[in-house]
Amino acid sequence: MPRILPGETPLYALTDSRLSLGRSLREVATALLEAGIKILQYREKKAPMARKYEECKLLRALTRDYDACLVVNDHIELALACECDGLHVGQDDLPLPALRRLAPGLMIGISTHSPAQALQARADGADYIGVGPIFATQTKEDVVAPVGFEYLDWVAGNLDLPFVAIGGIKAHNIFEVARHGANCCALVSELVGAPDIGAKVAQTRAAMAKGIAARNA
Ligand code: TZP
Ligand code: MG
Repeated sequence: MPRILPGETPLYALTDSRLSLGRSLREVATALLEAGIKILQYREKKAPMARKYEECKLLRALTRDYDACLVVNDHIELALACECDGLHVGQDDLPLPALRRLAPGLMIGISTHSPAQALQARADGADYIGVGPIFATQTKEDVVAPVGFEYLDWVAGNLDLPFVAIGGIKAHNIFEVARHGANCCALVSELVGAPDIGAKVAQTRAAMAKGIAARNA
């Protein structure tokens, strides 16, 4: 099973059926994987656990076919039951050392919003961190205020840990996010909500590459 970290691939896609223009999870995930997405996170906040289990199994089969990494949001039991590669948690979930004891083989990422949280995640042995929300977003309920580029700049300059920038990232602003140090960006609405997912992934990937090149120039 591939364990692909943010930074080893530039784009990280998350599912959200409410934003998928009525298309099935299979259709949306297949389009993302066909377009070359290598980290896919299953994130369906409102679904009952039985539906999450069936959907996660479906994504496990699809991601295997495409040699892509499958991460589950929030639920360690779902990640284990569906033989996923990773788990992504927030600041209010079980602490990392406890998760690690329960699932030593999982890649574990945690959302962070400040240098203190990033340093704690590193000390706790996170495999990667989420950095955001960079911009305002409607996709996540109870989301904290945007951290802007200041926190991103700090992570890029001070932390030796893979990270993924998230929150309000779109094809039109991903250049700046990359220029500020992100080697991987996570997107929800911009990708699953695109009428042509393949074209949107290609456009986003190209803008990301330009931002990285501009940073390194
Ligand atoms: N965590 C921080 S912001 C966010 C999550 C899951 C949602 C990002 O969604 P979008 O549509 O890419 O702004
Ligand atoms: Mg969570």
